[in-house]
Amino acid sequence: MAEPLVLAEKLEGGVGLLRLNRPQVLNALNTALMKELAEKVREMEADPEIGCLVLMGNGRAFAAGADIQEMAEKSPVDMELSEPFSSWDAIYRCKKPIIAAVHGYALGGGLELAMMCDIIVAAEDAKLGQPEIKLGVIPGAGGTQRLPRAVGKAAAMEMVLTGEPISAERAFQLGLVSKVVAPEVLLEEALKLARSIAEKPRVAVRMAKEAILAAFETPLSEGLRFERRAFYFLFASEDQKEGMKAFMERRPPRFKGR
Ligand code: DAK
Repeated sequence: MAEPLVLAEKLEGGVGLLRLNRPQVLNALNTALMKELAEKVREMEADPEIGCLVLMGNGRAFAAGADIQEMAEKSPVDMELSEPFSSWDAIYRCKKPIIAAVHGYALGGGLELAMMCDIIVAAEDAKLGQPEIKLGVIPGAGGTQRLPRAVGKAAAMEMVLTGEPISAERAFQLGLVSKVVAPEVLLEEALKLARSIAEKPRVAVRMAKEAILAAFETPLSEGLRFERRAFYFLFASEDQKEGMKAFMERRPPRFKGR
């Protein structure tokens, strides 16, 4: 039987681990891999035991981009009709937080995939970039939209117009990644972060993610209104009652995710 293109594991502490698994081509993201990734993300999203997902690469990269071989001869009509990229939507639509643990190359669609996740933790050896310009195209999965929102216009322009990657340290200075760690502890650190999120009250985590993402889609006044409604809504959850009661009784809360 062929190796799965995405390895999925359910770990202790409510964490789902997904590993891109085409190491021989630096995890180039072909249609089959992205379809499998989307299916596994949806399964984990529906699994009540999982509170947070971690996505990482296998071998010497996170992902060196969409599969150039597969894409090179496509026509615009081929792409419009077969929608080879439609699976990508499942990643940013996932309602549970996803942490991208990035090592080695995260280029083109690889960086765009990481940016669709909610937090990026990078290994010191990570190289993050949008090299599409060198292929005669531009980023197509959010590189011209999510990248400037994360790092600002000047740095995004430089990265997209030159195609040159940046180091993990530079990505940290720019706010693209939240933490830089030694490559040998990347998984451990990402899992630690994921467990810390997974143990939090699930409904509040969901609302917090939705509210932060709304900040990128709405004017401030609308975002603030959304946040306030979400805040009020959480008073309907059992976990809000438990969280505040536990604080007053000076004991750890026992959250149920409801
Ligand atoms: N696609 C296919 N194969 C790739 C690949 C890629 N993106 N990147 C690497 N590989 C393959 C290489 O061809 C090689 O295979 P063999 O020759 O051994 O069979 C193997 O991986 C190892 O790569 P190298 O031999 O090149 O390794 P090096 O260490 O010398 O170089 C590198 C590593 C990452 C610098 C180099 O491989 C490289 O420049 N790779 C291409 C990076 C790139 O240009 N990425 C952007 C691709 S365009 C969209 C969604 C997504 C996208 C667009 C639209 N929509 C939702 C509409 C995304 C587009 C892209 O990502």
